[in-house]
Amino acid sequence: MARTEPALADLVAAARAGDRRATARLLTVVENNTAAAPELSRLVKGGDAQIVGITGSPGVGKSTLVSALIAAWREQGLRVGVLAVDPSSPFTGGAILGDRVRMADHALDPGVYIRSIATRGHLGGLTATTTAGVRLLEGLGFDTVIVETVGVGQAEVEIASLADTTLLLLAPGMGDGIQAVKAGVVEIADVYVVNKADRPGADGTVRDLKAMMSLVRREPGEWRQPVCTTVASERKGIDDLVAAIGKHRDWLSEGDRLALKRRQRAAAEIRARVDADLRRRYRVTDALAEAVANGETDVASAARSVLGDTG
Ligand SMILES: Nc1nc2c(ncn2[C@@H]2O[C@H](COP(=O)(O)OP(=O)(O)O)[C@@H](O)[C@H]2O)c(=O)[nH]1
Ligand SMILES: [Mg+2]
Repeated sequence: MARTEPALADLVAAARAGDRRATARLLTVVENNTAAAPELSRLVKGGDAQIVGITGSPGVGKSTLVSALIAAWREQGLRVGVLAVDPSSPFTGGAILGDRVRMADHALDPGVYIRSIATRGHLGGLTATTTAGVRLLEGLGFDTVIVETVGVGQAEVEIASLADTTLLLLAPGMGDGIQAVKAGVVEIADVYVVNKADRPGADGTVRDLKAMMSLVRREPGEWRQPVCTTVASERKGIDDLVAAIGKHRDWLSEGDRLALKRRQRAAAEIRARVDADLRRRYRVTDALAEAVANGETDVASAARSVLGDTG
Protein backbone atom coordinates (compact mmCIF):
# COMPACT_ATOMS: atom_id res chain seq x y z
CA MET A 1 0.00 0.00 0.00
CA ALA A 2 1.27 3.43 -0.88
CA ARG A 3 2.33 5.64 1.97
CA THR A 4 -0.14 8.47 2.20
CA GLU A 5 1.38 11.92 2.20
CA PRO A 6 -0.02 14.21 4.86
CA ALA A 7 -2.43 16.62 3.24
CA LEU A 8 -1.02 20.05 2.55
CA ALA A 9 -3.56 21.62 4.88
CA ASP A 10 -2.42 19.35 7.73
CA LEU A 11 1.21 20.33 7.15
CA VAL A 12 0.23 23.99 7.17
CA ALA A 13 -1.65 23.58 10.44
CA ALA A 14 1.32 21.77 11.98
CA ALA A 15 3.76 24.41 10.76
CA ARG A 16 1.57 27.18 12.16
CA ALA A 17 1.66 25.37 15.51
CA GLY A 18 5.45 25.47 15.47
CA ASP A 19 6.31 22.07 13.98
CA ARG A 20 9.58 22.76 12.25
CA ARG A 21 9.63 19.58 10.22
CA ALA A 22 6.33 20.60 8.70
CA THR A 23 7.74 24.06 7.95
CA ALA A 24 10.78 22.46 6.34
CA ARG A 25 8.60 20.28 4.12
CA LEU A 26 6.52 23.22 3.01
CA LEU A 27 9.63 25.23 2.20
CA THR A 28 10.84 22.32 0.12
CA VAL A 29 7.60 22.46 -1.86
CA VAL A 30 8.36 26.14 -2.48
CA GLU A 31 12.04 25.55 -3.28
CA ASN A 32 11.38 22.78 -5.75
CA ASN A 33 8.29 24.51 -7.06
CA THR A 34 6.47 21.19 -7.08
CA ALA A 35 2.94 20.56 -8.35
CA ALA A 36 1.66 21.38 -4.84
CA ALA A 37 3.22 24.85 -4.88
CA PRO A 38 0.23 26.75 -6.33
CA GLU A 39 -2.18 25.16 -3.82
CA LEU A 40 0.24 25.96 -1.02
CA SER A 41 0.44 29.60 -1.99
CA ARG A 42 -3.36 29.77 -1.99
CA LEU A 43 -3.49 28.10 1.46
CA VAL A 44 -1.00 30.40 3.13
CA LYS A 45 -1.91 33.87 2.03
CA GLY A 46 -1.61 36.96 4.13
CA GLY A 47 0.21 37.45 7.38
CA ASP A 48 1.81 40.56 8.71
CA ALA A 49 5.47 39.88 9.28
CA GLN A 50 8.17 42.48 9.51
CA ILE A 51 10.66 41.55 6.82
CA VAL A 52 14.20 42.49 7.80
CA GLY A 53 16.97 42.28 5.22
CA ILE A 54 20.56 41.99 6.41
CA THR A 55 23.30 42.50 3.91
CA GLY A 56 27.04 43.12 3.90
CA SER A 57 30.33 41.63 2.80
CA PRO A 58 31.25 38.05 3.70
CA GLY A 59 32.69 37.77 7.20
CA VAL A 60 31.32 41.08 8.45
CA GLY A 61 29.24 39.22 11.04
CA LYS A 62 25.77 38.92 9.48
CA SER A 63 24.98 35.41 10.72
CA THR A 64 26.32 36.20 14.19
CA LEU A 65 24.13 39.29 14.31
CA VAL A 66 21.11 37.34 13.08
CA SER A 67 21.57 34.93 15.96
CA ALA A 68 21.72 37.83 18.44
CA LEU A 69 18.63 39.46 16.92
CA ILE A 70 16.71 36.20 17.12
CA ALA A 71 17.47 36.02 20.85
CA ALA A 72 16.23 39.59 21.36
CA TRP A 73 13.00 39.07 19.42
CA ARG A 74 12.34 35.75 21.11
CA GLU A 75 12.50 37.54 24.45
CA GLN A 76 9.65 39.71 23.16
CA GLY A 77 7.74 36.53 22.37
CA LEU A 78 7.96 36.95 18.60
CA ARG A 79 8.27 34.02 16.21
CA VAL A 80 11.29 34.47 13.97
CA GLY A 81 11.99 32.89 10.61
CA VAL A 82 15.34 33.22 8.85
CA LEU A 83 16.30 32.59 5.26
CA ALA A 84 20.06 32.75 4.79
CA VAL A 85 20.70 33.14 1.10
CA ASP A 86 24.11 31.68 0.49
CA PRO A 87 26.16 32.04 -2.60
CA SER A 88 26.94 28.49 -3.48
CA SER A 89 29.26 26.86 -5.84
CA PRO A 90 27.37 26.20 -9.07
CA PHE A 91 29.16 22.85 -9.06
CA THR A 92 27.82 21.52 -5.78
CA GLY A 93 24.82 23.68 -5.05
CA GLY A 94 25.74 23.33 -1.40
CA ALA A 95 25.10 26.05 1.16
CA ILE A 96 27.69 27.23 3.61
CA LEU A 97 27.77 25.11 6.71
CA GLY A 98 29.00 27.86 9.03
CA ASP A 99 25.63 29.58 9.14
CA ARG A 100 23.88 26.50 10.33
CA VAL A 101 26.48 25.89 12.98
CA ARG A 102 26.28 29.47 14.25
CA MET A 103 22.53 29.39 14.33
CA ALA A 104 22.58 26.11 16.25
CA ASP A 105 21.99 28.33 19.32
CA HIS A 106 18.33 28.33 18.38
CA ALA A 107 18.11 24.79 17.09
CA LEU A 108 15.68 23.60 19.75
CA ASP A 109 13.37 26.60 19.89
CA PRO A 110 10.01 25.92 18.16
CA GLY A 111 9.53 29.68 17.78
CA VAL A 112 12.50 29.90 15.44
CA TYR A 113 12.95 28.50 11.97
CA ILE A 114 16.20 28.88 10.05
CA ARG A 115 16.94 27.72 6.56
CA SER A 116 19.88 28.20 4.22
CA ILE A 117 18.92 28.66 0.61
CA ALA A 118 21.48 27.99 -2.06
CA THR A 119 21.32 30.51 -4.85
CA ARG A 120 22.44 28.03 -7.49
CA GLY A 121 24.30 30.39 -9.70
CA HIS A 122 21.71 33.18 -9.71
CA LEU A 123 24.46 35.43 -8.45
CA GLY A 124 23.18 38.74 -7.29
CA GLY A 125 19.64 37.96 -8.27
CA LEU A 126 16.80 37.62 -5.86
CA THR A 127 15.38 34.22 -6.66
CA ALA A 128 11.78 33.17 -6.79
CA THR A 129 12.72 30.65 -4.11
CA THR A 130 13.71 33.40 -1.71
CA THR A 131 10.71 35.62 -2.29
CA ALA A 132 8.27 32.71 -2.12
CA GLY A 133 10.03 31.42 1.01
CA VAL A 134 9.59 34.76 2.72
CA ARG A 135 5.91 34.84 1.81
CA LEU A 136 5.44 31.29 3.07
CA LEU A 137 7.03 32.04 6.45
CA GLU A 138 4.94 35.18 6.76
CA GLY A 139 1.79 33.21 5.93
CA LEU A 140 2.71 30.58 8.52
CA GLY A 141 2.53 33.25 11.20
CA PHE A 142 6.13 34.25 11.74
CA ASP A 143 6.22 37.77 13.17
CA THR A 144 9.65 38.59 11.86
CA VAL A 145 11.31 37.16 8.79
CA ILE A 146 15.02 37.85 8.41
CA VAL A 147 16.69 37.49 5.04
CA GLU A 148 20.48 37.34 5.18
CA THR A 149 22.19 37.97 1.86
CA VAL A 150 25.80 38.50 0.91
CA GLY A 151 25.77 41.98 -0.44
CA VAL A 152 27.34 42.75 -3.74
CA GLY A 153 25.68 45.58 -5.56
CA GLN A 154 22.58 44.23 -7.22
CA ALA A 155 21.79 41.77 -4.45
CA GLU A 156 21.59 44.63 -1.99
CA VAL A 157 19.27 46.60 -4.17
CA GLU A 158 17.02 43.61 -4.62
CA ILE A 159 16.93 42.75 -0.95
CA ALA A 160 15.76 46.29 -0.30
CA SER A 161 12.77 45.74 -2.55
CA LEU A 162 11.82 42.61 -0.59
CA ALA A 163 12.48 43.81 2.96
CA ASP A 164 10.58 46.39 4.98
CA THR A 165 13.77 47.35 6.73
CA THR A 166 17.23 46.79 5.27
CA LEU A 167 20.33 46.68 7.45
CA LEU A 168 23.74 47.23 5.94
CA LEU A 169 26.51 45.73 8.03
CA LEU A 170 29.98 47.15 7.95
CA ALA A 171 33.06 46.34 9.97
CA PRO A 172 36.04 48.55 10.77
CA GLY A 173 39.05 48.26 8.57
CA MET A 174 37.29 46.64 5.64
CA GLY A 175 37.12 49.80 3.60
CA ASP A 176 33.42 49.05 3.38
CA GLY A 177 32.26 52.56 4.16
CA ILE A 178 33.77 53.98 1.05
CA GLN A 179 32.67 51.06 -1.10
CA ALA A 180 29.14 51.46 0.15
CA VAL A 181 29.07 55.04 -1.06
CA LYS A 182 30.45 54.07 -4.42
CA ALA A 183 27.93 51.33 -4.92
CA GLY A 184 25.08 53.63 -4.04
CA VAL A 185 24.12 51.23 -1.31
CA VAL A 186 23.69 54.21 0.96
CA GLU A 187 20.44 54.85 -0.82
CA ILE A 188 18.93 51.49 -0.03
CA ALA A 189 19.92 50.80 3.58
CA ASP A 190 17.53 51.93 6.31
CA VAL A 191 19.85 51.22 9.22
CA TYR A 192 23.65 51.07 9.23
CA VAL A 193 25.35 48.71 11.59
CA VAL A 194 29.03 48.98 12.36
CA ASN A 195 29.70 45.53 13.74
CA LYS A 196 32.93 44.31 15.36
CA ALA A 197 32.99 47.50 17.39
CA ASP A 198 35.50 45.72 19.61
CA ARG A 199 38.02 46.10 16.80
CA PRO A 200 40.22 49.14 16.30
CA GLY A 201 38.90 51.68 13.83
CA ALA A 202 35.20 51.30 14.64
CA ASP A 203 34.92 54.94 15.74
CA GLY A 204 36.45 56.06 12.46
CA THR A 205 34.00 53.97 10.45
CA VAL A 206 31.07 55.46 12.37
CA ARG A 207 32.46 58.96 11.88
CA ASP A 208 32.92 58.42 8.13
CA LEU A 209 29.39 57.13 7.76
CA LYS A 210 27.88 60.01 9.70
CA ALA A 211 29.92 62.56 7.77
CA MET A 212 28.80 60.97 4.53
CA MET A 213 25.17 61.05 5.56
CA SER A 214 25.29 64.66 6.63
CA LEU A 215 25.89 65.44 2.96
CA VAL A 216 22.66 63.84 1.85
CA ARG A 217 19.81 66.33 1.55
CA ARG A 218 16.54 65.12 2.90
CA GLU A 219 13.02 66.44 2.75
CA PRO A 220 11.28 66.99 6.08
CA GLY A 221 9.78 63.73 7.33
CA GLU A 222 12.20 61.60 5.32
CA TRP A 223 13.86 58.70 7.10
CA ARG A 224 17.29 59.43 8.54
CA GLN A 225 19.33 56.28 8.68
CA PRO A 226 20.75 55.70 12.14
CA VAL A 227 24.23 54.27 12.63
CA CYS A 228 24.25 51.53 15.25
CA THR A 229 27.35 49.89 16.65
CA THR A 230 27.39 46.26 17.73
CA VAL A 231 29.62 43.49 18.90
CA ALA A 232 27.43 40.71 17.59
CA SER A 233 29.62 37.95 18.98
CA GLU A 234 29.07 39.33 22.50
CA ARG A 235 25.49 40.43 21.87
CA LYS A 236 26.40 44.04 22.61
CA GLY A 237 24.43 46.92 21.11
CA ILE A 238 21.56 44.65 20.15
CA ASP A 239 18.88 46.47 22.16
CA ASP A 240 19.66 49.76 20.41
CA LEU A 241 19.60 48.04 17.06
CA VAL A 242 16.25 46.37 17.80
CA ALA A 243 14.92 49.80 18.82
CA ALA A 244 16.19 51.35 15.57
CA ILE A 245 14.50 48.63 13.52
CA GLY A 246 11.29 49.23 15.47
CA LYS A 247 11.51 52.95 14.80
CA HIS A 248 11.84 52.33 11.10
CA ARG A 249 8.80 50.10 11.20
CA ASP A 250 6.85 52.88 12.98
CA TRP A 251 7.99 55.38 10.37
CA LEU A 252 6.86 53.04 7.61
CA SER A 253 3.47 52.67 9.24
CA GLU A 254 2.77 56.38 8.80
CA GLY A 255 0.72 57.37 5.79
CA ASP A 256 0.88 54.98 2.88
CA ARG A 257 4.59 54.13 3.13
CA LEU A 258 4.04 50.53 4.18
CA ALA A 259 1.45 50.00 1.46
CA LEU A 260 3.95 51.30 -1.08
CA LYS A 261 6.62 48.95 0.29
CA ARG A 262 4.24 46.03 0.03
CA ARG A 263 3.49 46.89 -3.58
CA GLN A 264 7.21 47.13 -4.39
CA ARG A 265 7.74 43.80 -2.71
CA ALA A 266 4.92 42.14 -4.64
CA ALA A 267 6.37 43.52 -7.88
CA ALA A 268 9.81 42.11 -7.01
CA GLU A 269 8.23 38.75 -6.27
CA ILE A 270 6.29 38.63 -9.50
CA ARG A 271 9.41 39.62 -11.42
CA ALA A 272 11.44 36.85 -9.77
CA ARG A 273 8.67 34.32 -10.51
CA VAL A 274 8.39 35.37 -14.15
CA ASP A 275 12.15 35.16 -14.47
CA ALA A 276 12.22 31.63 -13.06
CA ASP A 277 9.30 30.49 -15.23
CA LEU A 278 10.83 31.93 -18.37
CA ARG A 279 14.13 30.25 -17.67
CA ARG A 280 12.36 26.95 -17.26
CA ARG A 281 10.19 27.37 -20.30
CA TYR A 282 12.88 28.57 -22.63
CA ARG A 283 15.66 26.07 -22.18
CA VAL A 284 18.92 26.58 -23.99
CA THR A 285 19.88 23.15 -25.26
CA ASP A 286 23.47 21.93 -25.48
CA ALA A 287 23.01 21.45 -29.22
CA LEU A 288 22.01 25.07 -29.67
CA ALA A 289 24.90 26.32 -27.55
CA GLU A 290 27.24 24.14 -29.59
CA ALA A 291 25.85 25.57 -32.83
CA VAL A 292 26.56 29.13 -31.66
CA ALA A 293 29.95 28.20 -30.22
CA ASN A 294 31.16 26.75 -33.51
CA GLY A 295 29.69 29.47 -35.64
CA GLU A 296 26.91 27.48 -37.33
CA THR A 297 24.43 30.05 -36.17
CA ASP A 298 24.45 33.41 -34.41
CA VAL A 299 23.22 34.35 -30.95
CA ALA A 300 20.24 36.41 -32.14
CA SER A 301 18.95 33.59 -34.34
CA ALA A 302 19.51 31.06 -31.57
CA ALA A 303 17.58 33.28 -29.12
CA ARG A 304 14.72 33.56 -31.63
CA SER A 305 14.57 29.82 -31.99
CA VAL A 306 14.53 29.35 -28.19
CA LEU A 307 11.59 31.75 -28.01
CA GLY A 308 9.86 29.77 -30.76
CA ASP A 309 9.93 32.91 -32.86
CA THR A 310 10.34 31.73 -36.40
CA GLY A 311 9.35 34.99 -38.07
N1 LIG B 1 35.64 40.44 16.99
C1 LIG B 1 34.40 40.23 16.54
N2 LIG B 1 34.17 39.16 15.75
C2 LIG B 1 32.91 38.97 15.28
C3 LIG B 1 31.85 39.84 15.62
N3 LIG B 1 30.74 39.41 15.00
C4 LIG B 1 31.08 38.31 14.32
N4 LIG B 1 32.38 38.02 14.48
C5 LIG B 1 33.14 36.91 13.89
O1 LIG B 1 33.32 37.15 12.50
C6 LIG B 1 33.33 35.94 11.77
C7 LIG B 1 32.33 35.98 10.63
O2 LIG B 1 31.02 36.06 11.16
P1 LIG B 1 29.73 35.61 10.35
O3 LIG B 1 28.58 35.90 11.23
O4 LIG B 1 29.86 34.25 9.81
O5 LIG B 1 29.79 36.64 9.13
P2 LIG B 1 28.90 36.65 7.79
O6 LIG B 1 29.71 36.02 6.71
O7 LIG B 1 28.69 38.11 7.52
O8 LIG B 1 27.61 35.93 8.06
C8 LIG B 1 33.04 34.84 12.79
O9 LIG B 1 34.25 34.26 13.19
C9 LIG B 1 32.41 35.60 13.94
O10 LIG B 1 32.60 34.96 15.17
C10 LIG B 1 32.14 40.97 16.47
O11 LIG B 1 31.28 41.81 16.79
N5 LIG B 1 33.43 41.11 16.88
MG1 LIG C 1 26.61 34.35 7.05
